[in-house]
Amino acid sequence: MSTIERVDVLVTSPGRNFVTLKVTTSDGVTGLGDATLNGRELAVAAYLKEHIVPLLIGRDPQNIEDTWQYLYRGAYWRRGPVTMAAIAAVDVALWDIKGKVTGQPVYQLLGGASRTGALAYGHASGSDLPSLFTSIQNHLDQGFKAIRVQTSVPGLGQVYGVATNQKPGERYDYEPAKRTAVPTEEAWDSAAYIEHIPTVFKAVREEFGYGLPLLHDGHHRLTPNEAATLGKALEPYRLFWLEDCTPGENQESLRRVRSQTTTPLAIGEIFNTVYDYQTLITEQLIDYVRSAVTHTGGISALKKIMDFAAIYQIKSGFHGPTDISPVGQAAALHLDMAIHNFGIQEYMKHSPETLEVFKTSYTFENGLLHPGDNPGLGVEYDEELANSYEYTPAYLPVNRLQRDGSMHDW
Ligand code: CS2
Ligand code: MG
Repeated sequence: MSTIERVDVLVTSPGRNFVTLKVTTSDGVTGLGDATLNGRELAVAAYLKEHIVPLLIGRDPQNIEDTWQYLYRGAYWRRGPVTMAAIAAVDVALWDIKGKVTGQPVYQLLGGASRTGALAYGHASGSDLPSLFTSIQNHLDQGFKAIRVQTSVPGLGQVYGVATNQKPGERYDYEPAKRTAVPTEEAWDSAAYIEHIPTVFKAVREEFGYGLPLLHDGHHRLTPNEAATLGKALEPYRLFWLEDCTPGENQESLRRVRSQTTTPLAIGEIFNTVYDYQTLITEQLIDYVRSAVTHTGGISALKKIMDFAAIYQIKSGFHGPTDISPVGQAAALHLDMAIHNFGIQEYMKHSPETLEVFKTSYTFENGLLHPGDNPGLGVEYDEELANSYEYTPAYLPVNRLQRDGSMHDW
């Protein structure tokens, strides 16, 4: 019987920090898992190195479910972003190994293909309407069939989601984590934002029509009542979804938003277990599950969440920013291919230097992503090159109210 013989926790920083788990079996088969938690990478690396790796040596790599339960229930201290990212990395690495041993791409092991590809959405942004329109056209030219729209807000400085470089033809840089000793600070004003956003979507619809699926990310910044106000004001512009309209940890607060607007709602990128969704799903307070495989306990756990969500006609909209590594992105794509209740997949293209470290086999054609048919996940990791990129502390910004400096949600 093959056993888990070696487990490496690999930290690299090709432009941004990534944590990757590499599991090697006694037969020499390796599997990769993503353990990247933006701004808290070393916490997950330490959790893996100190408390998970010693427990994996000698285990049967075939037993994915038992290993998941062993790491979840055996820790005693359950849930949380660090714990669930660590468990996710192990889960994904074992699925990668199972695919390689069976000669199957992971999606075939999850039930096979339910679609020809996963509809992707890209991130367009602009500090004003002309630059926003250029960014939208840039993403249409790249083949995107669905686009997220974020803009600056008059009277405020840098806000979430607006690319720092606006040169057409260049890759837009949306990396929010800054390599600074302490987080950078942004200023916010919800009233100015609520006033501005409907005017942006009115202009975008007038310019690009109603056939283009448009998404928007509120990034946790509104109260439930403010979120209801914005959702209602956006109804004429028929968004594909309004994301993170209000902090989702108080799941019941979405009852207020849901009762006031038909704008579709997406929540969950900062959630890490099914319990974070329980009320949102059973009361159909959301339309899309936003989790990433990397932050939610892996392929095994997120598939269970999606099977639960399917009962309530809720679809997937998995998180796919550049702080999910190509390993995590590939894992999401295999799940996207197999589940019935797929909705859409976020796709922020990684930098060329990242894609030199992580050799991927997923493709993006005609607006659809496909994980490829290589055995396992279809991602290889260049350790020598990865080791040449030293970890550098980087933090996500914090957000304060412009009027009085109170801490707010970023
Ligand atoms: C964003 C994320 O893609 C999104 O929807 O909310 O990019 C988020 O800002 C980053 O993952 C934070 O690291
Ligand atoms: Mg988001």
